[in-house]
Parts: sequence; structure tokens; C-alpha cells
Amino acid sequence: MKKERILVTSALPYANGPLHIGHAIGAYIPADVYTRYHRLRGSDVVFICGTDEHGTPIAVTAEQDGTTPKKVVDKYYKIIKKAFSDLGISFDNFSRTTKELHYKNSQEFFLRVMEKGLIYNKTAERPYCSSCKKFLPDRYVKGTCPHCKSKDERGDQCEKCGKQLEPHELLDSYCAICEGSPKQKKTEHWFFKLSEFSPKLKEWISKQEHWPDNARNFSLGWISEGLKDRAITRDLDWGVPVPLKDAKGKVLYVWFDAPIGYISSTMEWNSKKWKDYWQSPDCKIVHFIGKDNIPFHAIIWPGMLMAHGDYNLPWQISSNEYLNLEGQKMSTSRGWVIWLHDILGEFEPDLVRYYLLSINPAKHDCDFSLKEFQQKVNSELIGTLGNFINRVLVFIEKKNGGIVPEPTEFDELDARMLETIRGAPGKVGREIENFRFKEALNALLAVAGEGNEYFQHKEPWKNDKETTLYLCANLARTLAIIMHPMLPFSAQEIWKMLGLKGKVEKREWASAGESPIEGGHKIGKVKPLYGKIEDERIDEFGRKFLRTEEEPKMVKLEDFARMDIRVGKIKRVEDIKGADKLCLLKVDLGSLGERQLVAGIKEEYKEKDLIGKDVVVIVNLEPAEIRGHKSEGMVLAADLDGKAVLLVPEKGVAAGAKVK
Ligand code: B3M
Ligand code: ZN
Repeated sequence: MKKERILVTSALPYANGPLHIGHAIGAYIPADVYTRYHRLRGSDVVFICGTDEHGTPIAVTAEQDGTTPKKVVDKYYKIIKKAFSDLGISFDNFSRTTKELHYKNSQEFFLRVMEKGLIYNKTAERPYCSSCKKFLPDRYVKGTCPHCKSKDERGDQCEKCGKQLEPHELLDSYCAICEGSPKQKKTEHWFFKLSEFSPKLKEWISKQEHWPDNARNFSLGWISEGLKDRAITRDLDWGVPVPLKDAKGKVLYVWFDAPIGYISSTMEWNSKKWKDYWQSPDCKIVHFIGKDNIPFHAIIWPGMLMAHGDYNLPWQISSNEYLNLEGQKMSTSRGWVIWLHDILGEFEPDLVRYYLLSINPAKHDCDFSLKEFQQKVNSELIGTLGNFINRVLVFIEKKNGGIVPEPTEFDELDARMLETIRGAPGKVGREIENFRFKEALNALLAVAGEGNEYFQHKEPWKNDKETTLYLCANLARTLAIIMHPMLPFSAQEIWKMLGLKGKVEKREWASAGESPIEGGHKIGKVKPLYGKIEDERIDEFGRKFLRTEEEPKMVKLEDFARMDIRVGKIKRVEDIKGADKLCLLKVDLGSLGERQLVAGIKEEYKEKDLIGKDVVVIVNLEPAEIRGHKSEGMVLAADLDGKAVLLVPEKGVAAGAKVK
């Protein structure tokens, strides 16, 4: 049979920051599962990616950090590449769009489409910042989204409602660098005649019945609104230069060059074979992306490819919905995010892959919660899969000297177990082939669950153990193969513990349905597959990496000025009976006299350390009664992991001195 030929791509991440868990499950883990599966199937599959290093995302980051775009991309290319490798994302090639080959490809692509009369130039008005002395394309300009009225959105796309934007559409726009208000100024740009492709794209997309609803419905909806020509150049000095004499200071729009990066990365992988994937009509190109990238991959990119004419159109576009974090939208600017390097620094990659796949937001937005991560890993992954493997292998090691016994006769349960082994690759494989990754994980767990039940019913500690252990050892091997796409690290661990040679990834998928481990086979050294995630570990992780505070609310200077804050000297300390945390302070506030305050510092400070200490007190807080004691103000303290640390003036000042 002819091998299936597939090119898998994952969206090229912008090299302007590290990756977080939302990225990982959006476009990378599913693509990796799909690719690893097809490798085992013996498909002719190549997995391509790289960093997207152009455009205003990079240029703005560089300006804000006071550095150069080149330094930004060099830094994040390394960080991103490492995170992917730690997570086990098995790209065949991971390139960068700043490579020479890619500049050449993008410029040739542009010229080719222009020769065909599908790119034209026109003078247009664009926002210009006169204090920064530059045009403000895309993310250089911010303002209010005209659709959902969300504030401080970027000029290319609204994060809140997801709509594509043009910089001039923003309301109350301002320069992202100096916050000045831009003026409209004339400038020349080159436009791609996307409008011309409306009928062709519509017809083509209508035929893609195998596309998921999100990509297909969205695209058809967009086309029915009428496609407009798109400016594909920008006034910017960072990017692929427009290859025309009269286009000085202009670069290609990042969304024009980035998808061409898929082709460049494939060429870089193999300078001859790339054509088998991009030009041979039997190749299926599968793009894995996040949902905000649908318009580019389902419409604009196919339109560009139709215009160019020499390359295959995508076969499938698999995109995930958003991942929330503890019930809130993730936001990198607010720090409400879990970075991949942080979570991978603390937990094994397969635990992260497992949990993310188990909540895979294919159809709906999903929520990442640390407690659920802990609970699902402990009860499902360890409780079912890890438990089966450990139980069986420890039993073989302890009760049979590490040797898989020769089977005897098969009873009904044994025969059913043999069927489970035979059917397992089909059950999991079907789901992966249909891009149903969560379901594939569930099918895998169901097979492990059947193993547990079988072992329990057969009671090998009481009855004849031979056939049971023989079948269980073979089922463990089956599991190692069928879990490899999803949990590649622990699949290899099982392989080793089973005493099998080589790499599990070199096996054939269908062979997972066989039982080739024979009686007499010696297994390897057994150790627990995964360690349980204890409460302390997950709490500690949350404290360290999940900033729970909201963005500070702005107050006016007048509001602050209304507070009367003074330095006071602690004169006496009294206990409050029955209170663990509270004590009573008598504080000298100079001209305001002595005041009594209730303070929550009993656990942290002893009486003798407090007497004579200068502290900072809000003195015009409305008096309150706490535990039967009057409190006329508040002592200020900083929070150190839930413990109070008193604020004290850096030098001696008189009691009653104002804080301003
Ligand atoms: N860099 C957008 C993103 O990271 C963009 C994807 C390009 S894929 C060709 O969300
Ligand atoms: Zn400015």
C-alpha cells in the first residue's frame, strides 16, 4: 500500500515572549500527537514549525524594552525552542523567519503574485505619530475596539472580541510607544487582490466538508460579508523588505511572510524533498493553529496560494478554542498566565501533556485549574494507567523473579483480554485520525482500566498466575505503543521496564494489537511510573507562579491626599484574649496623642520587639470595634507569603510625622 503523505505544521509563534500553557494546547500538543501517531502508522509525515520573528509584535516589544528586534528574537527563539523540546514536541524542523532562505522565498512569492497582476499599489491614509516620527502600523497603535468597545486594544486585532482590526478603525487611538494621538498621513502601500478570490475561495471552502465547524462556518461567514483587498506592506524597518525599487522603508506585512515560513522551513528541512509535500497533489497539509489565526489560515493564506499557483492548498485546519486559567481569561500583560518553562520546571512533561489533552479545548473554551491538574493526574493518570503498569510489573518482579511466565490455557476472561489487546490500537487511532484528542486519551485510559479490572478479577495472588501475567505484560506493551503519541516520555519508560529493546517510537502502530512478549522474557528494573502530586507541591507552585492580584485600580491624586498617614511609636502591647493573630497596640502619634490600634501581627512579632518601634499608621480611618476593642487607625505592613512585615521609616523621625 502507498504510504499516506502528510505535512503537519504548527502556527509559528511570535518570538516576542515565552510560551504559556494556552499556546501549548492550542497548536502544539495536538499537532505532536497527530504526527507521532502517523509516524507509528508508517505515514510519510513531516512536522514543521519555527519562530515568527517579524512584524510589530517584535518591533513594539523591542522599543518597550529599550532593545533591538534582533536581540528580542534571538532571546525568545532560544527560550521557545527549549520549551518545545522539554515538552516533547517532535518537530522535524524548527526554523526562524529571519533566515535568508525565507527572505528570498517571501520576496519571490510577492513578485510572482505581482507579475500575475494580483498585487497593486495605492496611496492610503495611515496613522502617524509626529512625536515618534513614524507611522503606527498594527500593534503600534492602541485604542478602543469599535465593535465591543473594549479599551486599550491593539490596532490589528481585538483580544476581547477577536475581530480583525485596521489601525484607523480604533476609537480614541493613541501611540503604543509615547501615548500621543496620531494624525492621518498619506503613504503608499501594496495591496493583495483578495476580493478577486471570493468566489473561488467560497467554492473551495464549501467543499471542505471534513473541516471542523469553527474554521468552516467562520470562513463562509466572512466571505459572505465580502472579502476586501488587503494591504500587505507596512512602513516599518523590521521585516522582509518589499523587493521593489520604489518601496524604500517598506516591509512585507508579517502575515504575508509568516505562512510562507511553512514552506521555507520545509525547504530548510530538505532542499529536495520539500516539493513532495508542497507540490505533489497527494500530500495532505494539516495546519494546527489557535482560533484567532483562523482567518489567516482558512482564507487569506489559501487566497495567497491560489494566487501563486504552484503550491498545495491546506487539507485540514485544526484549531482549538481558548484556554482560561482558574476561571479567568489568561492575560500576559496582567501576569495571569502559567508559562511553559515554569510548569515544566516543576512537573514532568507527560503530566502536563496529560492534563492539557484531557481538557483539550477543541469545541469550547476550557479552564486550566491547578487543583484539577493535581486531581486528574493523581486519580486518572496515576490511579488508572500508572497503577496498572506498576501493579503488573511489580508483581512479575517480586512473585516471578522478573520473568514473564509461559501462558497456560485461556479462560473466558483471558480470551476477552486478548480481544482488548487486539482492539486497542484501532480504538485510540480512530480518534487521533479524526482530531479527537481528548477522546483518544479517554480511549487509552479505558484500555488501562480494562487491564486493572482483569488483574483484579483474576486474582493472580490466589490463583494460577501464568496466563494473567503473560497477558498483562503484553497489555503493558500495547499501552506503551498506543500512549506514545500522547505521553511519549512515560511510554518509553514502560518500554524499558518491560525489558524491550530500542525505542517505542520505532514500532508499528498496528503491532500494538499483537502479543509478542513470550514466556521466559525477562523484564527490566521496575520503578513507579509517575509520582503523585502532593497538596504541598501544587500549593507551592500556585504561590510561586500564579499571581493572584488584579491589576491595581487607578486612584486620583486627590484620593490619595485624603488619607492621613503618620509615623507612630509603639508604647505598649497588650494581648487580646482568644485571638490568635490580633494584639492591641498603644501608639504615640505626636500631636495627635496616643491611640489604640488592633493589629494582626501577633504571630509575627513578640511584645519586646515591638516596644519602641516606629511604625506607619493610617490615622483617619473610621474607628472600628474589633473583638470588643476600639481600633482608631491601621498599622501598615507588607505581605510575605501570608505573613505580616511591618513598614518602618528608614531613619528616625518624630512621632506624628506625616507620610506623603
Ligand atoms: N505568529 C500569530 C500567533 O503567534 C502568528 C502565527 C503565524 S502562523 C503562520 O498567534
Ligand atoms: Zn508616538
